[in-house]
Amino acid sequence: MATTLKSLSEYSSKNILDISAKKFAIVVSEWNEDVTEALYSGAYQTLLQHGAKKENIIRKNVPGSFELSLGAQWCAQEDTIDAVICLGCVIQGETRHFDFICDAVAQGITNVSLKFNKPVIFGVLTPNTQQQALDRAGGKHGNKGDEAAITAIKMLGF
Ligand code: DLZ
Repeated sequence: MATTLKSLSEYSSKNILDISAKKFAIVVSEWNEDVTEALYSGAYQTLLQHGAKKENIIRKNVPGSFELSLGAQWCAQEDTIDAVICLGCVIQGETRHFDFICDAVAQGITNVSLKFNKPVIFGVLTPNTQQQALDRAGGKHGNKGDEAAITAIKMLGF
């Protein structure tokens, strides 16, 4: 079915789940940190704008996107955490490293979500260039960190 949905950044806070008592973990990859810090800022601010409390948002860093899955698992296994948001940026290089990391983190995050039966959001950019990444981390294509946070909220309201 065709859809006009291109972005979740404009999601309205009206008529959505009350998340004031929900607890979020945001797992942030340190690789390409200029991009991932912008993604984090977007996700964090979006959660606050939609009613989350500062004390209910915890942040954990991991060295690279490959480690997001395990970081997410350590967070998701905590009963008090309602949703986990994973943020990373893997930039296409000249070797197949890109493919291995992207495949592993996509599968790993999916596995954690299904294993712990809670939203674990894939907020990982996979651009060809750093400029494409910056365009999606607060640039001309919005902020995919915002969208990852919105996705978590929507899934909690499923
Ligand atoms: C090694 C590596 C490379 C080449 N590129 C990226 C990248 O673009 N983005 C990213 O998040 N991480 C990268 N890494 C690091 C891996 O994710 C991982 O941290 C290492 O392979 C160690 O497991």
